[in-house]
Amino acid sequence: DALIFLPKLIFTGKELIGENVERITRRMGDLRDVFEDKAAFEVMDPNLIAYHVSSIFPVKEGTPGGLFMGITYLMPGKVGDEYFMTKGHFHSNIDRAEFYWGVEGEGMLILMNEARDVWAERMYPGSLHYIPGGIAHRVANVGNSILTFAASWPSDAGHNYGIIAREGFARRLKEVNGKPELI
Ligand code: M6P
Ligand code: ZN
Repeated sequence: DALIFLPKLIFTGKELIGENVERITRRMGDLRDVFEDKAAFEVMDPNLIAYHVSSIFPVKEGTPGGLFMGITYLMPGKVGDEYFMTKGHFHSNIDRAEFYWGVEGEGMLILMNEARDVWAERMYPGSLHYIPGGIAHRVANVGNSILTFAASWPSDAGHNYGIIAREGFARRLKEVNGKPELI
């Protein structure tokens, strides 16, 4: 059933078939720490869906040497002048890398190293992004339609959301005169 949320991909091979597909939904209420404009946030419906992530886990979380893969569907929208975006994270094993690639829609991949330098890469259908170890990553939907992107990361990477939840990114991506700008 969960496989229907991974369109355009056909899973073959015994490792990819079974109970190892998971779909999570993040709603506005789950993104309290993410947006700067608290007044704009408070008037939004906490049940509004911000994004879904469908992931496939051919091995158990934490297994060294394996790979996971996921597709994120990020809705268009803004909270104040900030675009809808993912929570963002460092990896628990901080040196683990990840690939992101754009499937449909328009986005910005926001990156931050441990020294808190922030930069961004434009995401579009077919764009490929290598996220080295030690770099926090978050995606914003800067278009008017769903942004779909895929990701692949090591099965022993893990997610560390704590630092980003507490301290955020050192710069914010905002819409300024109709265009995304890191501020
Ligand atoms: C990508 C991967 C996943 C991640 C998802 C959403 O698909 O990096 O591991 O869970 O994006 O990002 P976040 O967990 O930061 O909300
Ligand atoms: Zn990651």
